[in-house]
Amino acid sequence: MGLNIAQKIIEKHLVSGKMLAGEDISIKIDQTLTQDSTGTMAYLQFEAIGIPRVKTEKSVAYIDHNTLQTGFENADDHKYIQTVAKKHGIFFSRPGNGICHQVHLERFGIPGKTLLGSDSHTPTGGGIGMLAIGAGGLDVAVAMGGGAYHLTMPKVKRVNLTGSLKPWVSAKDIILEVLRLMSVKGGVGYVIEYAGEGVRTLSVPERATITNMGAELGATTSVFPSDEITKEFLKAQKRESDWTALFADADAAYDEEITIDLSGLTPLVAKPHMPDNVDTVENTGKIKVDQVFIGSCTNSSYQDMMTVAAVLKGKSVHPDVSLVIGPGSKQVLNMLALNGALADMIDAGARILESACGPCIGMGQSPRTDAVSLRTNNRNFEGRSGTTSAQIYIVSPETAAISAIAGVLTDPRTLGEAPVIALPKEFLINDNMVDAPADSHAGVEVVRGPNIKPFPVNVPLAPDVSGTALIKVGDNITTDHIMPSNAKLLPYRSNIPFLSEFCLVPCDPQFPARAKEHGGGFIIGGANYGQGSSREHAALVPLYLGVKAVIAKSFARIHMANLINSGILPLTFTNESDYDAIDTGDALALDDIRQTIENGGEIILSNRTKGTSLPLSITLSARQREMILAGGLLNYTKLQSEGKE
Ligand code: MIC
Ligand code: SF4
Repeated sequence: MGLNIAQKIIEKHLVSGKMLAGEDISIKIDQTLTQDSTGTMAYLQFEAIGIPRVKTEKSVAYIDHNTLQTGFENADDHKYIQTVAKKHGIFFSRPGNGICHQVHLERFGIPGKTLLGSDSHTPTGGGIGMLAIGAGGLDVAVAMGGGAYHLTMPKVKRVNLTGSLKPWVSAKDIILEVLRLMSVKGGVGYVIEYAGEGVRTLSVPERATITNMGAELGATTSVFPSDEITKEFLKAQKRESDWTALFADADAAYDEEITIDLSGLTPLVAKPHMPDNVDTVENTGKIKVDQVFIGSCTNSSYQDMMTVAAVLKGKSVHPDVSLVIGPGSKQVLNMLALNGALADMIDAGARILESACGPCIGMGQSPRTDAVSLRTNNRNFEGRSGTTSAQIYIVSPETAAISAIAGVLTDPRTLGEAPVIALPKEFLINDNMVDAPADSHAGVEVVRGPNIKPFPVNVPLAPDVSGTALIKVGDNITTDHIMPSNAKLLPYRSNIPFLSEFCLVPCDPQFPARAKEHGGGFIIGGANYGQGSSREHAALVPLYLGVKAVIAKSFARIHMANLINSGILPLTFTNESDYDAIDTGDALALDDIRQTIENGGEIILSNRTKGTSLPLSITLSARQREMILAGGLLNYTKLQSEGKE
């Protein structure tokens, strides 16, 4: 039996375990990336591990999230990351050079290699044929130190693309269709592998839009083949020597398969407040629009921006609309500036932002109260824009640009002939905003600002665990709920005590105070708890507040790993209906939990308030069990290294 692409890359990188879906495996990581909002923590953890130089083929630290300097905090974090990178062998992409995923695709991604990134949209690299996985900062720190990355061997779902897109329909509409078909939980445990004749009709940036937003499916990652189109892209980036061909074997097996006829797709929209709440633009109707944001790691490539410029050329943005555009990288912005497309955007009335995440993560441009905002980014979770009452619709760059002119949500097919933008034969190459590391770590001073506070480390699991049910939340709670991010909070990513005041506040403003009053306790969650961002702050902050366990119907992959890395028990209801048997404020106990985790056996939760007992489950690999017993990955790593001495 032949292998699919995911299996081929995993086989080449396998360190331990068997390539059978559901088994615990570990793989060698060739490249890592961090961004600043998760990076500060990742490098503090890397320093705590104590390895002088990274052992990867290439590690890059990007500054793209916290680029608003409203105080000293962000600038201090940037200096810390710049100096720690220089010391330990990491390339440093300076603020202004662009969004990590866009720049990595352009300048560093290599087909067939593994990439681990402390950002959930790391799968963007799948567009160039990498196995690119998002993870918590601590996992990335371990990988930088040469440690393997542990994961559950995924199943592989083949998405067979047939036909080709009609004018005005674009890659964003393809991934919105996949989300419509599969939902935000549908990818959990899977790699999504794209195949079929339709693949050949898509450029690398278009493929990257699709793999990027595969994160919203909950998938481990998404991947495209590496073919002649990949080669052309790398050639245009003057990196042809990085190309290798990568295809699934003709007789490769897949766990599941779906087919999408590209020629049958029409412009789509994800309505508030979930990326899988998908409908056609046509059905959704001509909603009045207040703001349009075109950018983010999903849709900020040269091709996207040129398409937008062509739509805007010679027109004016509707007077009731604020149009903001953030080109994805310095390369893109510079090329637009040189060829006049930037002038077309400015002339039409667009507000140009620096190449960074910006509005996507609520770093500025929060819409007005109750506003309708059309955005080309990947997440429309409630409040993520910085305005809780805003209604965020996710659309393609084409739909966004045309709607900005019309002032209402508009199907781009009504505009006449669509612009056809080919990829340039040569991109503008100038890596002068990427700093190479020092040759040796000796003598490089790491600069730490006063905002950098120590991070919490757990203690070994106690024999019995008890506490109060501090909060009970519903399904699909995101890490944006657990640890919100916006212009006010992002500067404090290296200050866990400060962030703890905002934990789960979108669900219940009293949560932090209640957690403190009770000295910690339990969180009760619904299905897919912790979807979205990879931020491990969504585990570190509850840890700081004394949370011992999260009991949910099910968990999202990265968040569950982050909970285990922090030594917090991720427990699931054996019978989902038992979710109804716990209320906020109930006194809960897990007697003999340490022994049960050590030896196996049924976990029983006593609800002392109600006088009931509920069976719970936990899915842990052997290594994760040791981590939970030790009180998290750092303690576990220390125990391991003591054992070796
Ligand atoms: C996001 O899109 O939510 C972020 C901000 O990029 C996060 C990382 C973070 O919270 O810092 C992600 O996707 O992992
Ligand atoms: Fe940045 Fe938004 Fe992409 Fe996250 S999703 S990396 S915040 S642009």
